[in-house]
Amino acid sequence: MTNPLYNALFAPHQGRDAPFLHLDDGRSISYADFLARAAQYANAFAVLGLSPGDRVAVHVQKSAEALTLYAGCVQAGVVFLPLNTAYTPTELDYFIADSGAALFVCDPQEADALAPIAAREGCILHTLAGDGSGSLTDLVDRQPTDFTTVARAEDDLAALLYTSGTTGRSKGAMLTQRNLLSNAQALVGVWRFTSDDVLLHALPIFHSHGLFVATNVMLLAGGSMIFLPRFDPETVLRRLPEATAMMGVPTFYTRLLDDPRFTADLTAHMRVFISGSAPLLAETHTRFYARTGHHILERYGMTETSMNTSNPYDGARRAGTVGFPLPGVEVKVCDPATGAELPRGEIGVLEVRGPNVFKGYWRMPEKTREELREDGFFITGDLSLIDDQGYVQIVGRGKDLIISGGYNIYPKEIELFLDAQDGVLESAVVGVPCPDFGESVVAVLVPEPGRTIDIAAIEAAARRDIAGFKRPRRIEVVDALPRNTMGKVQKNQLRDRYAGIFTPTDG
Ligand code: MCA
Ligand code: AMP
Repeated sequence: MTNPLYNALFAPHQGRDAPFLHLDDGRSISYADFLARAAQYANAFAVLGLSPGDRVAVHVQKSAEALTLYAGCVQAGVVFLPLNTAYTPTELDYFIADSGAALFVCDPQEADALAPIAAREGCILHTLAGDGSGSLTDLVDRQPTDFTTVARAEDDLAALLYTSGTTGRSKGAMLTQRNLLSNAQALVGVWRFTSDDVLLHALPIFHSHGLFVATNVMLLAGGSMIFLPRFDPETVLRRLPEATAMMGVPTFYTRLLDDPRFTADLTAHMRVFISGSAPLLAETHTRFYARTGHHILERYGMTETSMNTSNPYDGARRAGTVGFPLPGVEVKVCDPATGAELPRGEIGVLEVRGPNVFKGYWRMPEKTREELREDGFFITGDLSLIDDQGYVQIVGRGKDLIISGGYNIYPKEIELFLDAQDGVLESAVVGVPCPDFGESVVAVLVPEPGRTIDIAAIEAAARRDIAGFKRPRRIEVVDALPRNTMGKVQKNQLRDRYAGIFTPTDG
């Protein structure tokens, strides 16, 4: 049956006894068992009445079952929609409504809070816990272990990944089978992954990095993964001797460097360390090389495009750059005002075209038109230059975006929340350098005339409504925000004012 993604990533492993996942408890799951379980999931989706193209929203802890659920979605031709485990019910409400999900799979602990939302949206609710128990797995257990793969075309949606937006409203990036497959193929090639590789996987699986860059690459290569529930330096140090490769956000690498047990001896056998999702400081690259003798391989991507560029496997991995376009991917640096391509060496907005570039934003044709040109180039919003040797450097952001520990936070979303709080006249949210997370969120509030702001009340409301990684780590109250003559808030001044407030002890 035609289903390019299933045929390339999963079908070749049918019946293979080789391990796919090495779990934290010492157990391994073979490819054969993984695929049999995926087929049970696909059968369960059919029993639930799901049709190809239906969205399956998933808000569950990282586990082998959760990854199998992804495989079952691909085989059943339904669209996988993973959601950050940190999202609160208030945030989830939007994703369920916007996506029109047919099935929502959540942790049993949150089922009561989410049931009214699912009922309102006419969406089936099932549960799956981190230990693999739940109403969904009860149903899955009763299904046969073979399933006739549903036909899908290259241009059909495989996944819907929400990415926050400058307006404060998240946008669903529609990723097709071709997008995901072409990127996995490019990455297996440039990073030389084979069935001998064992990837240390400590990333979350609700984002492109842990799900597609890591998992799809390993599936295509036929290697295995040490599949850890989260990044915990202790466990990573313990399991590293079994691995050949590791992928992570810069915070993973700075935290490992903070541990004296992370040495050249411990890493001597490793083939490659790959970094992305946020800028890797040149200083971290240098420190890592001095400690281990490995040059971290930095690459650059986005939810909308998967990976775009990578430093070379052979050849110089240059600190502070994200390397060259991947095979099949074109990049150009353009004038932000006119869109005209700029001469090499000049700074502008990076635009990207290729089979990796998404189909558009879910039910947002205007947003799609704003960011995806008719000729196929996607406007990344990242300020960059291409140097005289062709290396791409990301030098800043044309978009008001904070990246904290690899998670994106759009200030507008937090400002809208803060502005609605009692006693707040207005707010500005900025990202300030932080040794642990790269950047951390600072909120600057102006009180309504004659009012005092109750910071504890705001923090409590934030804990209820906003995912933890997005919450301001500092709240400052000022009389007025700095503005230019046009009345625009001067966020640069705020960033300068609060630079240095986060110290190495701020975790
Ligand atoms: C957790 N917390 C955070 C973050 N993570 N705060 C700010 N930024 C963060 N990234 C907060 C929690 O809300 C909690 O706060 C407290 O820290 C402890 O939570 P815990 O889960 O124990 O945190 P941690 O283990 O220290 O997590 C840090 C982490 C994690 C390991 C760096 O954030 C992580 O795994 N990041 C990876 C992100 C990622 O995969 N990004 C890929 C995006 P409180 O106590 O107040 O509740 S895909 C992408 O960007 C593109 C496609 C690309 O190029 O890859
Ligand atoms: P996301 O929306 O989570 O897909 O994040 C994509 C954004 O992360 C990009 O637009 C960049 O701003 C940033 N990003 C990803 N990788 C890198 C990198 N290696 N260096 C600098 N920024 C990066």
